[in-house]
Amino acid sequence: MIKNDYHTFSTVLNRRDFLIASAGTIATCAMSGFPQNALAVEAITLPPLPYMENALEPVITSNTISFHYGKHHKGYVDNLKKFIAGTEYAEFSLEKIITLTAGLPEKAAIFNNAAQIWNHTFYWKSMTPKGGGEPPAALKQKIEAAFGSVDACKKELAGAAVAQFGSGWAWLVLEGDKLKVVKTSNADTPITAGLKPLLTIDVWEHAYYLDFQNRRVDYVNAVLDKLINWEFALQNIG
Ligand code: MN3
Repeated sequence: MIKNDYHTFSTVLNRRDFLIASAGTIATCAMSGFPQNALAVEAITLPPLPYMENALEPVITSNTISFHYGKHHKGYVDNLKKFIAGTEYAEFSLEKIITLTAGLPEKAAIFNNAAQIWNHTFYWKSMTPKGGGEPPAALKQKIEAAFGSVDACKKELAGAAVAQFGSGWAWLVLEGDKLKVVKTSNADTPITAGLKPLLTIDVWEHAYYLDFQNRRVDYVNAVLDKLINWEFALQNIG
């Protein structure tokens, strides 16, 4: 664990843009022997983007990423830290905060910000500059078993993304041993329903409006054709 964090930390140090990154903070805490709860609080930080802000161009511009990551994602982190300061949640991991507050109306502000942090971190990893194309063989086999073909799977994902009314997310998930497409509203995340997310597409307007305006369908299809990270999906199957 610590060895891994050191590795991530040194990678982060090589990227000045992302110097204040969660992995680095965790490694620092681990090295200096902070108590466990301080470690958990520090874990609620903005994780580094897995690529530069302009890496997804021309599909998603650096302008969109700078707002989406630098303002929206960061905003959820800042809000959650404010909301949990001095509460019992300050000692819990992000996943535990999400699980404990899901479905509780009086904890909606904590849940929404925590789930949005999780969803966005997962969304950035669901894309890669050289994405799209053919999934790796092991994943392709599972996709064909569940949907018939890769195209049919992409069509179902695009359909869910476009049909989501208002803000939300389209997901490729594993339910038991079977691949499935689901959509969630606002901050909702499949992890609270016992599903294992493999990929996601953010369909909040802030994800595409600067680049595609109202054409959500064009954004979704471009992500699926050019950016979707099948390797990440395969890793998530484990
Ligand atoms: Mn978003």
